[in-house]
Amino acid sequence: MNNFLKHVQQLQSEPAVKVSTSRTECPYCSVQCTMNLHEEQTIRVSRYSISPNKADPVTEGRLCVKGLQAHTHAVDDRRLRYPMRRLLGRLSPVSWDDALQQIKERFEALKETYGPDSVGVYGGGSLTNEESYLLGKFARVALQTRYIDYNGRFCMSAAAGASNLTFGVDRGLTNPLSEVPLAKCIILAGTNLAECQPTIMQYFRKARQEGCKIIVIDPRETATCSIADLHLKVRPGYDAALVNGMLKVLIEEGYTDPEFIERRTSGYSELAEHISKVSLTEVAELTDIAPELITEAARMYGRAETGLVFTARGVEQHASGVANVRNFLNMVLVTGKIGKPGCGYGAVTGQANGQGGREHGQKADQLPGYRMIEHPEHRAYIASVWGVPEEELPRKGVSAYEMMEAIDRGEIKGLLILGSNPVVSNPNAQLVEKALRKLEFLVVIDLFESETARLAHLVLPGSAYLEDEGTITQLEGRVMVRRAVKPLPGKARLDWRILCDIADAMGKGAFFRYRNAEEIFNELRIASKGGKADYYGMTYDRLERQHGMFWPCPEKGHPGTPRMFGESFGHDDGLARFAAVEHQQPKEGTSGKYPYLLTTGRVLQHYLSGVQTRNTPELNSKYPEPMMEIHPDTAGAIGLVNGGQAQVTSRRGSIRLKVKLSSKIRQDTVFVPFHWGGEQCINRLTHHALDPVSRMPEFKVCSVAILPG
Ligand SMILES: Nc1nc2c(c(=O)[nH]1)N[C@H]1C(S)=C(S)[C@@H](COP(=O)(O)OP(=O)(O)OC[C@H]3O[C@@H](n4cnc5c(=O)[nH]c(N)nc54)[C@H](O)[C@@H]3O)O[C@H]1N2
Ligand SMILES: Nc1nc2c(c(=O)[nH]1)N[C@H]1C(S)=C(S)[C@@H](COP(=O)(O)OP(=O)(O)OC[C@H]3O[C@@H](n4cnc5c(=O)[nH]c(N)nc54)[C@H](O)[C@@H]3O)O[C@H]1N2
Ligand code: SF4
Ligand SMILES: [Mo]
Repeated sequence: MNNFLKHVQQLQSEPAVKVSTSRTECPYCSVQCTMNLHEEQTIRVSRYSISPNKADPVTEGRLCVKGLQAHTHAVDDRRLRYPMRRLLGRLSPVSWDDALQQIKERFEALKETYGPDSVGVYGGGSLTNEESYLLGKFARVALQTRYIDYNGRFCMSAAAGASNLTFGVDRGLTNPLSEVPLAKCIILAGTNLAECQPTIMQYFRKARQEGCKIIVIDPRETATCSIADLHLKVRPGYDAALVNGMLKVLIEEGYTDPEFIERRTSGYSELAEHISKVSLTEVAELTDIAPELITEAARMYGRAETGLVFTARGVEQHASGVANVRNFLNMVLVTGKIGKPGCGYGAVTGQANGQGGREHGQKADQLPGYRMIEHPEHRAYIASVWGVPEEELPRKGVSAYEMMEAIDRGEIKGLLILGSNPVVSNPNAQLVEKALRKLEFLVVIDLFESETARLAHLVLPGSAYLEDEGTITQLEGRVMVRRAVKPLPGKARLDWRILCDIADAMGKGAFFRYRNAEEIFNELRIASKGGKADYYGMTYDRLERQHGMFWPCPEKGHPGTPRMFGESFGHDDGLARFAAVEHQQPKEGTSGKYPYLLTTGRVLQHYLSGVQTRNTPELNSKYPEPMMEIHPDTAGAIGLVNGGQAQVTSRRGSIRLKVKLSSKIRQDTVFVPFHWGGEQCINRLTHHALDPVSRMPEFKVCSVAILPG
């Protein structure tokens, strides 16, 4: 060991013979901080490091711990380097020709025996716009299956559903971040910016310095509460009830904007009628927040001249996620706080390309540019762009978790997964693992042998962000070009190239001839033209010259649209629509047997299913295993101690977790991060109840029993 360490030290101290620096973007969250990657080559090894890009107009050079280590997993020796096929239970290397031939044979055999819908596709929000677009086209044109969906179903679907229903279009932030300091009141509901989008905290701090009041709504006192003037420690699952209480105060105390309501909205009288029946005392009981605090929060927002409301997964990942968000949008609309500087709404997008990834056709019911697959004119337009008869385009499929159920029922028999780790990230993960094991042919394209790749019949080595060129649409709706700065390792291929190669093997290559990502983008521009997410006026050249552009951008000379809804909303009549929201109970209440509420989410050091960050020693060492946050009084009553073990059980599964005492969490609630698989996977316990509109699962609340373990 000593010799080994000496050897490493020697390599590290060898003088560099060549030093190069290139500009890249973080592969993790939706802020898309840009950074410099430095490579020092010595005679024997390459050393990498990252430094901030001070010229980044959005982040001004700020990077979080994940960004500072973003290159580590991408240059790791454990990256997949060649295709691997499962033979006698073990994965062994094969050539690309063999791998592609195998896919052709197996998928074609399934399609022939069981029909084209027996093969499905599952994508992700870290793919570029070009790859998201291509994956949708690949499913519909190369495989001709209706079954395609992606992990954004678990992420942005509830906010998207609400924005579509209320505003008629879904763009995460209606205003650019530069307008945050113009707001005089900001509501942060179910969003933990300090750990999940740390580099934009500065905008909120600046707002506060300018006199803005900040309200945080979260069952935990998170790091984000450091900027809060008021923290509402809501009971998980009761946001819609809370907002009904706030709406009551806003309406009854006259904080509404009647002129805006009259001119720009419809459905107000139904909302007012509904709110007149709401009892603040009842709301206080449901939410466990005192009526005085509810009133104070409503007045803070109502009185402020300008205001922004942000929601994230805390509000959205519920079986009532769409209704929850719609109620927050009701607040925005009754006060007329939208479409002006410092006035608007933001669904804080999660993944690097969580925004673009939901616009161009990875979703079960969607075609590029936010077109709908069941809409006759939309079908006809996209069929013409793709050069296929409209009748040959499949119809809509089902959502991500419902695909897992269809696999379990034996309806889907083959699956291709690109950029997701569903056995860790789906709710009710044990069913998902059981289902995936039933597949006759599972192909996974990944960077590592993820928990899901371990179940695959064929694993293909895809591309990491440093190798892959393409555009990403970050949380503001700003489309940015990311250039490739490193060659692929071993025999790995670009993700989009792999899709084209499979299409080619299956005899559909004529529809997938691209020399580079820019050519795919140019097709996407045409496919999105006239759609709600219109990229037609953007080119790589324009995007690079001005640190990205905001969609919609319908014409070549169009400047893009940093702020939405100044004049009209996205519905045909131009009006925004109110919705009377009845509070719904979480699907699983507490009971004698399961007396505590479990909520799940993130910690600073890890990212999603953890495959990248668990493979980054500098991050993993800081947070090596999942911990259950629990209030000391609750822990005391159960007999748990800090650092000890607990057995946590829901109606679906049971796992052992390390205990972390925290007086910052509600006494009836425990919090567990979801970045681990196998025996440490909290999704073995979470509830698969789905929202009726968005099909978002209820990740944020289920009931559990806890015992010393
Ligand atoms: N470090 C890190 N950053 C990330 C990610 C990551 O994995 N790690 N993932 C990225 C992605 S894809 C996403 S989607 C975003 C997610 O970003 P966030 O949505 O901010 O993150 P979460 O931790 O899932 O949930 C936010 C908060 O919701 C609270 N919460 C739980 N239940 C409720 C409830 O019923 N009501 C309310 N009001 N709050 C509730 C939790 O206590 C938590 O603090 O982060 C992105 N950034
Ligand atoms: N309990 C609970 N569960 C949740 C959530 C929660 O809050 N609570 N949040 C949900 C949310 S918001 C999300 S977004 C999902 C995400 O969950 P997943 O979809 O599982 O997301 P990732 O961990 O990003 O999975 C990405 C996989 O693709 C690989 N990968 C990353 N980048 C690339 C690439 O460019 N190319 C290729 N080929 N592979 C790549 C990684 O190595 C990894 O194996 O989890 C959801 N699940
Ligand atoms: S804030 Fe997000 S994009 Fe920026 S460095 Fe951190 S993880 Fe990366
Ligand atoms: Mo997400």
